[in-house]
Parts: sequence; C-alpha cells; structure tokens
Amino acid sequence: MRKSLGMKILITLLAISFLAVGCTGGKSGKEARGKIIGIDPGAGIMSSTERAMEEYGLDNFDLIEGSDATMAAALADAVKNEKWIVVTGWSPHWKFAKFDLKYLDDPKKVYGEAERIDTIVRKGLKEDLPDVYTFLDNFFWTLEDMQQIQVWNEEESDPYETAKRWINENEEKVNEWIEGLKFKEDAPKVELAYVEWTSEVASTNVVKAVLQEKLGYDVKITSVSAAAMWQAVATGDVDGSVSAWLPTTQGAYMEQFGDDLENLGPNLEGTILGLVVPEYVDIDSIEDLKTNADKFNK
Ligand code: PBE
Repeated sequence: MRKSLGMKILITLLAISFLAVGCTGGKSGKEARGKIIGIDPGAGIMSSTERAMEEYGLDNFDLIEGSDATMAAALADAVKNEKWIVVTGWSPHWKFAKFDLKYLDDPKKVYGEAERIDTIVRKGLKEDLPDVYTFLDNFFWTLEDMQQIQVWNEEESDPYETAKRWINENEEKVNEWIEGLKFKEDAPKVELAYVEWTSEVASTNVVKAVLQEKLGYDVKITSVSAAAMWQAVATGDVDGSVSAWLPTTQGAYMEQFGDDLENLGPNLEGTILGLVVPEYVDIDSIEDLKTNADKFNK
C-alpha cells in the first residue's frame, strides 16, 4: 500500500517531468527568432554584422534589411515602449544624442578597432581641379562636428542650410581647409557621390557648401548605393566622395576599387561601429544575444 503510493508519486513526478521536457522541447522548435534591425544591404556594417552573426553563433537571429531611416524609426518606436531591440549602429549618429544607447561589447573585434572615414577621389582630379583636390585633401573634422549637424538635420530638414549654418559657426576650421585658395567666378562643375546615411548627408553637404559658397564651384551631389559610390569614383563618373568608412567597414570595396582611385586619407577619425541597444536592455555583450533571441523579436 505504502509502496504503491510511493510508486504513484514517483510515476506522477516522472509524468510531470516528461511533460515539462516535452513542453520545452516543443517550444524550442517554434521559439521566436531574434531580429537585428539593419540598414541598406550594401552598407559595410551589414557585411560586418553577417560576420558577427557567424562568429558569435547567432543562428537564431535574422538580420533585417532597411535603411538608416527605417532603423532609426524602429529604434524610436522601441524606446517609446521600452521594448528590447538591437540595431546596427555607428557613431557619429544623431541617435546617440537623442536616446540613451550603448554598444554591445565585441570581444572578437568583428567590427574592427580604430576606424575612420577617408576621402576618395577619381584619378586625375589633382591635374584637372587642383583647388578642389587641395580642399578635399585638407578636409578634416571631428565626430562631434559631424554629429552636431546630424542633430540639426534631424530637427530641421534642409541639410544644405544646416551645412551653411555650421560653416558660419566654424569659420576658423573652414578657413584652414581652404587656406591659399580663392573664390573663382565661373568655376567648373564638381560632382560628389554619397549614400543616404545621415552621417554622409552631413559631411557631403558641408563639402558642397564650402565648394559653392567659399570657392565658387557648382556642385552636384548624388546619393547612390555604397557599391555604386565606390564604382563611380573608380570609373571617374564622379570627382570624389567623403564617405569611405575604413579599414574594416568598407574594406571589401577598397580592395575591389582601391587601385582605380586615389585615397586622400582620413577626414574623420574615431568612428565606432557595432550592435547597439538602448541602455535599459539588460545585456552587455554580443555574446549575450544568442540566449536572449526571444526578447528581440518585435
Ligand atoms: N555606415 C554609415 C556605413 C558607413 C557610414 C556605417 C552605415 C557602412 O558602410 O556601414
């Protein structure tokens, strides 16, 4: 009698644990996959993120394509509702001024260490447009400069107007870039390529404003994909671009097109790239994503 009660209890316990295991097993099959909110597929940070997903074993995550704007909108929405979210992030970017965010640690250094933005120009620019070449070669500013303009652009909407405002407020810096160069009446056309990332909208408009307002050139700026931007400089379709994020981020493009263009070196140093979450998200490293995929599925 006693024994059989003990047996009953044992059987019940066994049944419960089988059920529990069964449930977990059943759930793991359908467990929600995590989402990493990405941007345009040609961006270097998208290939870095694919590498990161491999290196950190994030096979339970999907990288969602979009744009700088859709990524920022998803981030704003998540922050409003205190939802967990992880996005492809980079500095400078206005989102760091607007939200409390943090980069997840990247112990494997997949996103590179000392990153920078270089200015690239077409071969022959030095001979054809020496003043433009000199100014582009001198153009160099800081992460704070660029982010300030991004914040203004987020508040207002005309990036050329905000570029002019920045130039007026930073005369000394601008005068160093154009030292010894004169305003030309009837200066020729200059064409620059960039990608529709808020960082590049800021820098490209500043360069355009200096060339037009201070040196008299007629500047056309064209937004294209990252691959098309590199190709346009390499083929000479455009005169240059101030948007080459290196050495890791757009390293593959530099390898592909580098021999056919001239790299004038950095215009900004100390960029940061990686996976970014709001401060309230309770993990600190890319390594922590794998076991929390279900929380990143909105
Ligand atoms: N970004 C912004 C670019 C460079 C500038 C980080 C999105 C990228 O190639 O990933």
